Amino acid sequence: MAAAVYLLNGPNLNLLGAREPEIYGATALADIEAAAQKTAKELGFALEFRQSNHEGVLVDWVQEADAKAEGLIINPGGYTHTSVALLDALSAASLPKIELHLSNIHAREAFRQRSLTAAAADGIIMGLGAPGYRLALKALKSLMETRAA
Ligand code: CA2
Repeated sequence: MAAAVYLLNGPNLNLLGAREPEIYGATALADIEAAAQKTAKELGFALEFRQSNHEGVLVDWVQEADAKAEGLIINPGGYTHTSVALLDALSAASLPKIELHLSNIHAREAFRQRSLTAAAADGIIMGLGAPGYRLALKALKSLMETRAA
């Protein structure tokens, strides 16, 4: 049976492709999801791909992922830099977790260079644009295999 995996996207990622392509690329989130679903199928994952602009909804989904899934990838968007609630939810979740960013947050404004949520991640992928989503799924597969061994 396919392993359930959640890929959560935080605030404003629904705007991808339409604005600021010089920072985040020209690929829309729907296209990123289509590519991610294709990769997930190849890897034997049943992928739950979601986006919300609301912190509490993301917290609920992290808890849901921990109850129902075998792995989690999250691009927390702007909440990366502010959300203790999301950090707490991720810390409480025992499943393998990867934090993902389109941009290299360390090469950006000072306020983006600190990730509150990263402390709860097993690994971080950043700065590789939309292809980073595919790489994150592959990395999650490897993480899940290592945990299972
Ligand atoms: O690089 C990333 O993936 C980020 O998580 C993206 C967030 C940003 O707040 C983080 O610092 C880094 C922003 C999400 C997308 O925001 C857009 C805003 C306007 C147009 C398109 C996207």
